[in-house]
Amino acid sequence: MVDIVSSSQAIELEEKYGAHNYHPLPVVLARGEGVFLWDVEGKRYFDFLSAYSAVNQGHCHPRIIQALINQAKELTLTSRAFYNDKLGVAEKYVCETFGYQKALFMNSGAEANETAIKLARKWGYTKKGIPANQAVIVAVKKNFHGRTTTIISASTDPSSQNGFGPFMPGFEIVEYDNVAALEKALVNPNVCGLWIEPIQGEAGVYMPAEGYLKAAETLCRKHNVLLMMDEVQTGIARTGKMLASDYEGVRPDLLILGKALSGGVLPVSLVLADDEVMLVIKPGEHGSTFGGSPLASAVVMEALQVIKDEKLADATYKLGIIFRERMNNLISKTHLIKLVRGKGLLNAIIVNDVPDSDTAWRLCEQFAEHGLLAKPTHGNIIRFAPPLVITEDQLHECCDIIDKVVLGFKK
Ligand code: IF1
Repeated sequence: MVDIVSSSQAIELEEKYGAHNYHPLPVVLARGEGVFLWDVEGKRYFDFLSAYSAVNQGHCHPRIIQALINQAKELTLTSRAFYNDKLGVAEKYVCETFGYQKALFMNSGAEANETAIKLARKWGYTKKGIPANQAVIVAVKKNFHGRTTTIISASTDPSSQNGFGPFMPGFEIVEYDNVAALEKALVNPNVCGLWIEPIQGEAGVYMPAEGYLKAAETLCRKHNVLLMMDEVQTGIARTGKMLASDYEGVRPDLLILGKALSGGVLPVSLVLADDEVMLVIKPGEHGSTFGGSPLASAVVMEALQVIKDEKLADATYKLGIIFRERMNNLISKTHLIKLVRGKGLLNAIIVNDVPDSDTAWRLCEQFAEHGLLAKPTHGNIIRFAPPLVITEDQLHECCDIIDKVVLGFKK
């Protein structure tokens, strides 16, 4: 096995042997702890991406790692052909945590969204009386729910979709953050689900107007449509509440979680629903080899307990206000940044340049040189999402780095 002794060596290996499905910043990470990452050469960085909000609890949280190790020594995987002594306990734990009757564990966020699609469709046929194969799921423009061919069938992002057809039928796309568009679309009796994110992460942390989520829930109830809420990125305290839906007191019919559900130590995702929806899928109609493994079950319970014990949602709420105050203070001193937006510690700055400029990318290269890791989403938007365990002093230290780079930036 090759020993990595330099960042360039690691990059060469990936270039030669790996698919080129990403364009990473030229940083090779070797160790993570809390808010910090270290590269192969030992340089330390603040992590301001958190593996796209999968390490909300911080890198290698000791309690989560210990839960992983303890369970890994006992039993990692049985498949669902048999019961195991951890899954039921974890199902009860997440149902009580989020207030639902049933849980279905999968692995990736995409798989949880696929599961929600199957549940909504089957519920549409068996409970709403939609004619066979006529079910429609309403999705919104600039959505991101994963990379499978069914999910990208509802995408409006050419880079997610081009070249991967033919596409799955049964999706209608409407404007996000437009209640009238919802009213019009949900009237169709063949609609079984409305599929949205409470904040659009990949679209650049786009927040809908206050009241949109509540209006969506109300219209779903009115038209007997399931509200399918993708909180894979916004959930698990990232926005300053356990769920972004909590800001408007919205209770999705299908709650879709992933990423930080495991604190980033292994892929675990989850769909929560009540019996009327969840029980439409019968034995043998859905599943996955690793879904609901004893290892995942043990890790999920510890990862969520850490969120609760460390009161990370409240801390995130307060730190988010401080962060946006610092960014608005910076914006008052420069024309390079147009605005900052976000909730809790899911924020983004919009760089004041043409969308296809490389300014955001070059800013991120300089952030990295100054010890802070962030990456642009689309074009001129830079997402800032540190682990929720960051302290107020560390947050100010990171804002000082952002100030220094932005104010010293040469176009
Ligand atoms: C990539 C970002 C993208 C998600 C929401 C489901 C999934 C994701 C709201 C799928 C995954 C990741 C995937 C990764 C980059 C990142 C991402 F928004 F977080 F930045 F792509 F939009 N729902 N988001 O955000 O979960 O199957 O990945 O476990 O694909 O490039 P997954």
